[in-house]
Amino acid sequence: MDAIVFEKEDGILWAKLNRPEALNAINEDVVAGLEKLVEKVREERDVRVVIIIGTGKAFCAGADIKMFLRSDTFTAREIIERLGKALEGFEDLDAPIIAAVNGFALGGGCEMAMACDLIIASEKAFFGQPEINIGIIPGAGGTQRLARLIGWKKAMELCLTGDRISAQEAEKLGLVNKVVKDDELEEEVRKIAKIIAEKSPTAVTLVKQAVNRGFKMGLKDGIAYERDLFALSFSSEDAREGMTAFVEKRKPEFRKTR
Ligand code: DAK
Repeated sequence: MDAIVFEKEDGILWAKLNRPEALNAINEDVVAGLEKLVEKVREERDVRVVIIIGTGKAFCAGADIKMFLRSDTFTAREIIERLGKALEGFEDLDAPIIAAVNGFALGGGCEMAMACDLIIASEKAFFGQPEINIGIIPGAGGTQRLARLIGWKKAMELCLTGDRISAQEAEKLGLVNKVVKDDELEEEVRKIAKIIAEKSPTAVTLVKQAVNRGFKMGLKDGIAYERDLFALSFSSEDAREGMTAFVEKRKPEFRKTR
């Protein structure tokens, strides 16, 4: 069985982490699956939105600690560097990625969720950076993205104590977009993905770029960047169609592929 199973459904690509016996911990096969995901989205232009979800009781319990113990330093480093690159690749993809967090999202699992564009969580999910409990520190954004998302001190607390927070607390802190009932997670995420998939693919990509890249700039540069991307969106066929459809009081027919 593949460590990540892909299913395409009307422009939505579901990527299911499929190592439930190890709480979907990230081993070399999962890393290869994440690399395949990035490659697939780059190549398959009909993929409009990606959803990553775990099978079983976890989204992902982080890097595979048993693999760490078995590997020599160089092998572990190579695998973990590939993981870091794959997660960074999420941000540069044209299509948005939604993390559907069905359970534990710990360590590299929490980092994977944070590398996605939206996080929708089951009421049963937990988030945390427990690396400190095994004598290491986060290595794929746990100290960086987390601090930007939930604030400096709270991120410091979670990384120093290794404590887990509930989905509800994660939502209050701004780590999670929405918490939903456990048995409604897939349906709720599908609904959000469909809403996005109906928009202009050009506009969706430009929003993703403006928010993600602009977030790393100062406000003045970010606004200048946004203005440039606005001009690009304005010159697209979809912009013509969207504005014409508004005036003609009909539903716009945007391009179906990116
Ligand atoms: N690795 C390997 N196996 C794991 C695992 C993990 N992270 N988490 C769980 N498992 C396995 C357990 O060993 C167990 O398998 P058996 O021993 O029964 O064969 C099975 O999954 C079920 O787990 P439990 O029996 O422990 O289940 P519980 O419900 O009792 O507890 C738990 C669930 C999630 C609280 C617990 O399993 C747990 O604490 N897991 C470890 C979580 C953790 O410490 N995660 C952080 C790992 S370090 C980097 C990128 C990324 C990283 C570093 C660098 N760079 C780009 C530089 C990431 C590092 C990490 O994530």
